[in-house]
Amino acid sequence: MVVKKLSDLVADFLSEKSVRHVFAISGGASLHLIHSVANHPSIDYICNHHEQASAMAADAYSRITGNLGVAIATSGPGATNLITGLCCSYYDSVPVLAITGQVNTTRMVGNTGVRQVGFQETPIVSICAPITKYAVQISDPLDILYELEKCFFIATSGRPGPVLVDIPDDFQRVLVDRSKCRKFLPDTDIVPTIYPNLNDSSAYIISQLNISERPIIIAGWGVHLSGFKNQLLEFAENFSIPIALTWGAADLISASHPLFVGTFGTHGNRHANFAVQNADLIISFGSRLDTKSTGSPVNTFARQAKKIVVDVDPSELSKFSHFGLKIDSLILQDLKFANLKPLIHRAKEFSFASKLPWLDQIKDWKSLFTLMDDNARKSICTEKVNPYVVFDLLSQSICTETNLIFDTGCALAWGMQSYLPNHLTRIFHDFNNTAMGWSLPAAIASALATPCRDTICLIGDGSFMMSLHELAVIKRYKLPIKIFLFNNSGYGMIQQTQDQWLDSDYVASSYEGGLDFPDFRSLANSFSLKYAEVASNDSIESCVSNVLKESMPILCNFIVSDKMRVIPQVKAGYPNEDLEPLLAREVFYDQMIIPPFSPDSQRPLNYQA
Ligand SMILES: Cc1ncc(C[n+]2csc(CCOP(=O)(O)OP(=O)(O)O)c2C)c(N)n1
Repeated sequence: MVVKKLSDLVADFLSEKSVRHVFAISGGASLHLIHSVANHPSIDYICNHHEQASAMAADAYSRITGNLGVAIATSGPGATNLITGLCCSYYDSVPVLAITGQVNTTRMVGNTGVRQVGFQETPIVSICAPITKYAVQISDPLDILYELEKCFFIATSGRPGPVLVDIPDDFQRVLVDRSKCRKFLPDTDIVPTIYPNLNDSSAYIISQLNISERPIIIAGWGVHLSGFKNQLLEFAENFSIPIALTWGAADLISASHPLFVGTFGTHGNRHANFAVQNADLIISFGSRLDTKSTGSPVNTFARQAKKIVVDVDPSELSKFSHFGLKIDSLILQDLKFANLKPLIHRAKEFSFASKLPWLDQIKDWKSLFTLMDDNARKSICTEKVNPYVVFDLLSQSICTETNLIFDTGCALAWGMQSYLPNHLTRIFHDFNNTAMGWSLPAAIASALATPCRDTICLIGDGSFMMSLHELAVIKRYKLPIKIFLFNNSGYGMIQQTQDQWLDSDYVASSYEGGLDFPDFRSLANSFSLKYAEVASNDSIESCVSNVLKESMPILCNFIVSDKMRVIPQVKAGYPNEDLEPLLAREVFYDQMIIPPFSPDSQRPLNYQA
């Protein structure tokens, strides 16, 4: 008979699943859990300063390691503080286990109709049900291993995602006989979905590739999640299909690869948007094709292309008809189990001559539009630091294995448009929730999970303010994180929207509009961070090179003009090929292959064609 305290069984379980770091904040209802983790020889616990940061760090830890990320919080405010981070994991399909402490079972609301009985009691399971794949409260101590195994299975199988287990305080300290615990058997407890094999559609895909002159592969985060990258590349290379990337897959292939198109979408590159919009065949793997990818109205997206979408989630596939986007072939497939080999073998039957002008066309767009947009960027950024230059220099300078951890705002868009990935870099962001402040706890997770890789956190001043407290964790463990702060004294991304729709009135997005910021040099000093400041383009190069060599945590403050914007960018309501600054109409018409978006009735207000 093996009798153990229940919270010790939880720690054992995490260790058996190879979890090495747990992100936690203590509280009356989580103490036994945290002590068990602390006493476990193979797990380290990291004390964050906000449960949101614990959830975000767990989220990033999972993205980076491919294993389960774990956060522990106490009941009530501790548990509810996890929510934003759990949303990041839910929308991006990241396996995370949130463990919350709950009040004693004798002090629960039950069906009394009152709001609260136990101190800090809150119904975290029902609150989190819509943003987790599974959320459960332990109602019998003998269920603990069953529920943990079930959580793990659900979090990591099919379309992955976060799960939550809520453990009452009195159960945490109960002694449990492991041999009496209920066992979880996935085969009988969960009926697996049977996915049709991608191969069933191979004849159709081949027939479409045969007649296509302008095919594009769209690759999304699901390709990373399912380890499908190598097969996808082999497929693309054998059929010479260029690859456009969503932000979730921005680092999938090196920029030097001949089939690399780069990132597309409302904040993507102009040449990539021209390529996607003018394609005659789109094969999308592991992307849910959200509105950032399709633009709006959604029926303007690649409107003359045959569209084949391969995704693991039936709901994602069936959503398109609700939004008016016609997809020609919907393929339900978990890419983890996909086999493209039979399709790839058929490349021999193929004639590629007809595809070559298409690859050249994309190259031509790239040189033409990059030059135009670079000039537009320079003309708006006449003082201080041009952030696009920072990303150019980073592209040239990174020569060690590096995780780039992006926050939201312009820094993300600037980086996604202009950072040129190489085989050494991985890019991480909470792409679909894109919560301000995610990148700092995520960078902490990166430095802990992959100490042999460099970690660079790229963050705007507004987002930095939302996670500043986590600098204490960096200080405590001397994590050698390089923080690139893009300091434009406000919310540039919001100001750009205000330029487009609200007469450039920077309410709640500028100093005049109510924001204020600290002196970042003093801030760095108070957290024992090294500090560097760059106020002009001339000093970017030497600073980037010095900061990259740094082995201690460092904050590098890039002073960016508050006039700097994301260039180019699609204004809501315009089709994705027509990005601001709008091209001169004669150039635009000349470059478009398919007819420009025409139905007057669907043309957005003020749209000047
Ligand atoms: C938690 C949260 N609140 C609000 C937003 C909306 N939002 C998106 S970007 C942004 C401004 C970010 O400011 P900063 O980090 O300084 O970047 P900048 O836009 O100036 O480049 C805001 C408020 C958000 N994404 N997340």
